[in-house]
Amino acid sequence: MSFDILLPEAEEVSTDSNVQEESNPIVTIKVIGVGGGGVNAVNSMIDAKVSNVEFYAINTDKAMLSKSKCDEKIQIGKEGFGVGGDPQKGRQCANESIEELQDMLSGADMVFITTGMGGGTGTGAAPIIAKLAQEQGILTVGVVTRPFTAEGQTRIDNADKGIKEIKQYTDALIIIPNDSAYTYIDEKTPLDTAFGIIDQVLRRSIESITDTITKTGKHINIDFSDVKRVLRNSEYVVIGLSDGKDCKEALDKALENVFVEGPDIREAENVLINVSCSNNNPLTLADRKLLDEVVRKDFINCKFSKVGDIVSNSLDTRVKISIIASSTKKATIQTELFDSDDCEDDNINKEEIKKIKKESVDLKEDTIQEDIFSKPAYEFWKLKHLK
Ligand SMILES: Nc1nc2c(ncn2[C@@H]2O[C@H](COP(=O)(O)OP(=O)(O)OP(=O)(O)O)[C@@H](O)[C@H]2O)c(=O)[nH]1
Ligand SMILES: [Mg+2]
Repeated sequence: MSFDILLPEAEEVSTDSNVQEESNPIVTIKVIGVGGGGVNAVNSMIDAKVSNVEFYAINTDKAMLSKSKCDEKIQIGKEGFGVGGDPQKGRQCANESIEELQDMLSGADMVFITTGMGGGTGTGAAPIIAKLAQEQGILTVGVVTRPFTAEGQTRIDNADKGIKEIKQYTDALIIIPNDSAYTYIDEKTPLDTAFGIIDQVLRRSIESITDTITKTGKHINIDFSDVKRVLRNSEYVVIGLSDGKDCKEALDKALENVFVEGPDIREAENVLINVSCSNNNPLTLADRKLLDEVVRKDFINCKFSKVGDIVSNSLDTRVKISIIASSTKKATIQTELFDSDDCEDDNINKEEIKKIKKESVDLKEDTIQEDIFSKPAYEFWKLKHLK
């Protein structure tokens, strides 16, 4: 089953052998799926032929692990069954397999730890794996999901705790709320389909970063040190992905097409924009000017930015853009986003928007707020898509 989300899957077209796409696999990147959801997400990345990375599957559940498409599988804990939704048991199983996990991480420059938060194995074990990675000095990125609201409060609460825990041990944490799938589906959709959509969001979030590192730029190259600079010790990371018929359309859509939790992407201090296009539709000087202007004018807090471009002949005439944006500071909240007068969509409950707007202002004023993992973009989106 395939979905057209975020970006249409690029169609393969015949490529001119003189204009090869270049890749730079010098950096060792490991993508580690933890627990049932994490391992499924990695399976879908293997199916989609995500390149220049090594995949690892980790689970307490031996039967589930045997079905994984990953070459490298690690069963944590001795029993070989799942841990029945108990994060404490998941943690314990990871602790029983510390040496194997350390060996698995060894030699990586960067790791992505991906898991569905809310169950037992991923919620308990992923923070421990992140801690081990940081101890080895590896750039550590968590890519995790929050459960569907429909999965119930226990899973939501477990996920909250797991997210707080893993955040301590990651340089960057990307959080995808499963409810964001409601953009494409309704509640009558089979669960497999819903999770398939989330697997794609996970894959594309990771791929946007790995492609940026491993594919060599045509004119300006964004390399591992740039990505490290943006992700290292970040308070939050937001990723915008899109494609379009030209650079402007792709950029406009990427600025709005944010499926991860966090503030408005334009609030970020660090911005990497990667433009992919084919030699049939190359980047122009006007495109570069546009990109530079958007960074200068729209990203009002910007301290570091880089715009790179890579050749991707499979795109033919389309232009694809990924924006990786981060801040080392907790988010302030862009209340304009909630300006109900600007809101053209009648389905949005304007009273609710006003309420969130007020809460956002209260949050902004509350300087001692401990956990301001603010979700204005997501909350706004939720009103729009969840009835
Ligand atoms: N993206 C994605 N998420 C999933 C999938 N299956 C489950 N999830 C999510 O992941 C959360 C955790 O579920 P599991 O991954 O099954 O749990 P686990 O980490 O294996 O933990 P235990 O089974 O309790 O040992 C769920 O609450 C779902 O939100 C999947 O196939 N893909
Ligand atoms: Mg499981």
